[in-house]
Amino acid sequence: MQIVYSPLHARHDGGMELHRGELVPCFEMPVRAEYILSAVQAAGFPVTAPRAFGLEPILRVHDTAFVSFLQTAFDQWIAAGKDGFMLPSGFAARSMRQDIIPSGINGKLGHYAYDAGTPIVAGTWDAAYAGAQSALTAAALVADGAPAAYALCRPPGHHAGHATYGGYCFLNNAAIAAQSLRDQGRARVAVLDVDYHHGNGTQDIFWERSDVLTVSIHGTPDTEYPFFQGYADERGAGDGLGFNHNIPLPRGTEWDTWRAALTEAIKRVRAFAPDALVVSLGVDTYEHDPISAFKLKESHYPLMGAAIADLGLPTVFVQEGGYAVEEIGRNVAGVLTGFETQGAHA
Ligand code: OKP
Ligand code: ZN
Repeated sequence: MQIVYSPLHARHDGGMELHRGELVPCFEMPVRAEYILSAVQAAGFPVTAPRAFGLEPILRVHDTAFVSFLQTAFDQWIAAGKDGFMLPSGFAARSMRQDIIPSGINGKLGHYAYDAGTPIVAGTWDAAYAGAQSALTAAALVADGAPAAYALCRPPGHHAGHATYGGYCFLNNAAIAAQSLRDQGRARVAVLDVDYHHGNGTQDIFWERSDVLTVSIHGTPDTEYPFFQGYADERGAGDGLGFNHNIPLPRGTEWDTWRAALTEAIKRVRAFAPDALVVSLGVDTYEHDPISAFKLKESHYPLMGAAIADLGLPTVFVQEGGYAVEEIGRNVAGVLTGFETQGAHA
């Protein structure tokens, strides 16, 4: 399968994030993508640059004012005499006004953001936009008949909602890819999110839709980020009722339990009978991930890829999390290799 990669990801280098009450260097750093790129190249996967699809397919899943905010927020920060990285310090929480978007930059940040761990810098838009184009390119390759493609997106995307950002995510690359498959005639698309964290942005975007199934396996929000979403009773609404499935698991979950959850998730995907699959591929389920608490080992990632290949669906992989930087490349390459090996025998 082709690897879609743009070096523009490196323009997003967030600096510091507020993590458990302390300002610490960002876990989501540019070198992550470089480790992944070397590992997939070493594994023999061909690398290609993203094609240009423009803004329109991004606006199919994101709010227009939200997208202009992402494009212009840093200029407004500079105009306010600031520099470096932007973090919000006040939020539109329960009982406060959601219907007003403040004109001042600090209020704007607090309106669109839902955490203080997702800095915006001068190059954030360029990187997020390039990642979205990579996801769109991978979706186009699959729509044109490739059995699978992988978008090496950075920053990640699955926490970005229709008009919200957080969890290191700005544009929801997986949702953008899923929508573009819909727009290229695939009637039913499933999104399977195997990142350690709940894919709350993807859930938000497709919440009321029955044409895109969303299934996420993740650390329970009772103790894990994003804390306020990701429970099993969140099943969608309106037309989308029954088309969202969450499988929360406790801290310390090991492979056998995780694999059983994957079996359950795959059963849900099969029952939906989709025409294509998008995988939100986070490898922060790894035992040595610094911000996560599952116990998957390196040897489990090829098994994960093989299990996903068993679905026999045209598949777009989109990179999400994974913060044990030296190991993420191996683990990502493990999933893709396991997928191709299994696919070859299917
Ligand atoms: C992104 B992905 C809150 C920040 C807490 C956020 C973790 C985001 C993970 N101050 N950390 O799903 O890998
Ligand atoms: Zn994650």
